[in-house]
Amino acid sequence: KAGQNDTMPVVDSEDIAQSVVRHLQQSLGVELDEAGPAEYWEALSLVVREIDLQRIRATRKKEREGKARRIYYLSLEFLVGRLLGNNLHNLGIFKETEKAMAKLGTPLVDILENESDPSLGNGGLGRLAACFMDSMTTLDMPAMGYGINYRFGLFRQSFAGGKQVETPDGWREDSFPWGIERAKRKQHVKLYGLVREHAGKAVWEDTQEVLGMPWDVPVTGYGTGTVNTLRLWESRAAHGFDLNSFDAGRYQDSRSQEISAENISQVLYPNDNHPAGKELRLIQQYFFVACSLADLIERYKRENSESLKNIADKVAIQLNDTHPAIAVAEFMRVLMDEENVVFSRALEVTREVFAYTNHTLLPEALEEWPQQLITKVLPRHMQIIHMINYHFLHSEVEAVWPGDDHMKRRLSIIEEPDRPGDDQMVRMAFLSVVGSHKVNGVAALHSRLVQEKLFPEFHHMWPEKIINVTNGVTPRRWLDYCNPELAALIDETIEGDWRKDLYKLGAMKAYADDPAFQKRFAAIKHDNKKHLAAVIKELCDVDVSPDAIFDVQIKRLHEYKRQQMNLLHIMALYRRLLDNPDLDVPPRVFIFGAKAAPGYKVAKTIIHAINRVAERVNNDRRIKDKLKVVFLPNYRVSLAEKIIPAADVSEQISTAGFEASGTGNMKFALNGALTVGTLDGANVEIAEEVGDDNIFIFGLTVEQVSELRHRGYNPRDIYNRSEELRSVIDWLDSGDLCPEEPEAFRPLVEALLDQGDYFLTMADYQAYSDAHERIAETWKKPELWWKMAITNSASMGKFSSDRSIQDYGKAIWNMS
Ligand code: 26Q
Repeated sequence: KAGQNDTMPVVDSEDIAQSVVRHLQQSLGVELDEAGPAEYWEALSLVVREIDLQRIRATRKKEREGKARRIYYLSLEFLVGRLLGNNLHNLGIFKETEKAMAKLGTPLVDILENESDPSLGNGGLGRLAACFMDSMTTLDMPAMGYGINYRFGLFRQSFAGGKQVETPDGWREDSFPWGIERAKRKQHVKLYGLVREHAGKAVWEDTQEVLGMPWDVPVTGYGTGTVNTLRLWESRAAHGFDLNSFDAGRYQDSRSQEISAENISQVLYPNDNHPAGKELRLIQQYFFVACSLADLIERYKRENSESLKNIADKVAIQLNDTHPAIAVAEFMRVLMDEENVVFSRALEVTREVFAYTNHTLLPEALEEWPQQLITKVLPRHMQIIHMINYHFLHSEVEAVWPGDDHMKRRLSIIEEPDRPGDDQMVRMAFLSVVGSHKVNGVAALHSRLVQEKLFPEFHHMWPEKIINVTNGVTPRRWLDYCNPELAALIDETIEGDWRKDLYKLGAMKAYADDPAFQKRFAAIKHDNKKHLAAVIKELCDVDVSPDAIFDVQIKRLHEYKRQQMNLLHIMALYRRLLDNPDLDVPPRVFIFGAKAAPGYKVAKTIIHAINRVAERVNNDRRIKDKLKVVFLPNYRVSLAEKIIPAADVSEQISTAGFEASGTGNMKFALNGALTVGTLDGANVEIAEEVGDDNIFIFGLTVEQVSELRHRGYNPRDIYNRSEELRSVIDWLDSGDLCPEEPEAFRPLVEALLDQGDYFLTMADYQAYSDAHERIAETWKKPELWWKMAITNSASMGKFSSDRSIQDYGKAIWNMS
């Protein structure tokens, strides 16, 4: 296979089979004839882990000797996906392992299905962190990810009567051979307490202590010997029983302290693009930040000098959104209180080290914490935030807008309350901007809006600070691993290894018109659709035909992503078919996958409504299988890997100006799906790359959205004017789809009609419906369809996360 080189382990199927048997017997205590796919999965994982660990040691040794700056990626979420298959691919031993397992009598594909999907993230932001780890390693960068080893990741989703039901996902309960406890590197973290002055020095005392235990997960790269580390912290009680209080009265107390310490890493907050202002969340953030900074500072001291004054030469820290923003104050605290660096120098060093990535423009998603809460949990950090703010306002803002108190109030890290007596809020985004040397958005349009709309004053003060780094996805997982047939066809067709340089796919454009190539490309898609149809049958018990258009919307459920617009259109299609069952339209399957935050009422209502419409449509024989609707439960990385290679149409239909980038959009196009999308996020750049003829763009632009909002917009006018919209919304509201709870869909109808339709679903509906007409017309011309699909795949070079990471290296981490 292309890309195999001398850094690959020299192992053949015989070696692998032997090692698997050895681990079965000696690590797991299982005889060969007792082993099923689950035992094989564990044994094989241990084989790969052995290779990983050996390479981790070699990588660390090389890095200790090297002069390079280390990159630390701080993120509350890493959605890494299943690791065994991906590691086999990256290590270049997938094919040999297939042979080995065939010899042992259990197909590798069945073995891989036994891995539970580590659910350590919500959605795009967490998955991006995982793609970046893959790319940094593939590019041989000295990099480490820091996060939390949640006991319960994102909840498992099922449906009851069409409604979402959440259950805890104890993803590592059975076994997780990839994580290795590193007790030698444990850390102690302080919380609460108060600050006293001793001889002019601030001392943080009377604190409670928590222990942080690191779990290391190896990160393999493709075509390289480098293996990096993802270090995930688990909280533990710092002391066992406090023996002095081991009497009748205080026994309970000492126990309950222990439980609360361990609570910190128990569960991932299931909110996406909407912060939960909970004390435990703040403690989670600080806990993992404090552990990570202490750990990287220890490493710096081991490898360099005792003094931290040149630490910026060797350390770069990237903040994945504001979730780890308290790191700015913690780093300052260590420099000032533990290393005796003066404030002004400490701030300089901090700024050289830190950079911050913004992932959202949604006003309600910008994190703020009550000053009182920070003061209670982290009293010293609140003081330091005040010091940073004072310096920022009175020397830096003052220099640009002398005497302008209004501007100082606007830019203050600590927000003035709207009403006197209300709590003052700490703006974590402002703290991140002030504490960093670079701030980046995640797609060109988004970054422009960060400069112009979110942080215009910062952009004026520091015109070089806010930049763009467009997101990307790893072509290893999102093409090679999830779509091996297409990967093989590409290998046969073009020169060089696109896995390491995705721009090489451009050579495939020459074949977009070629009937023989089109035929093979289409056959692979058809095959992938057959596989997905089997998954749909198993999970939803619905029969779908691989000859239909597979139209897919998979992403978190959020009003701004507008699954409700997709639903309204499906309802309209159904009614059109009922009016005229002989309508000449291609058969279509609409496929959804989405989790809603458990507390997000309208999002849950949308899921319920889609499921109810699906049930009605799928059981109506009058429409002759021209329309099917399925909602796959428990959408997650491992399901995405099965859905994306089988998609014909990719729904990227957010209200312009709200989706920062999107990354699913890139994965779909890479696998030859055509996008129906708004000019939002990275869709804009995808359209640039594929050309306007190869994408279905529709709807209001960012400028038109704000213009319409300004003019004043009444969704009722559209409702009154459109017979089609009226009929489907009235149907939703009639109780017909949910007779046992006739008001069930009211919250959705109210959002659309009575509460101003904030996300402009009604305003964009007709353009969306027209775009789907164009899709149906294009499907009727297969040579045109497949030319477009091939062109899409061939044009995705820019959207490799390798390119993103190279951009970070040049523009932010000074890697030259
Ligand atoms: C914050 C505080 C408390 C609890 C939860 C949160 C929280 C958690 C997750 C806030 C936001 C998120 C996730 C945001 C996210 O996934 N954003 C997406 O990031 C992608 C990668 O850049 C983009 O492609 C998407 O456009 C963006 O929505």
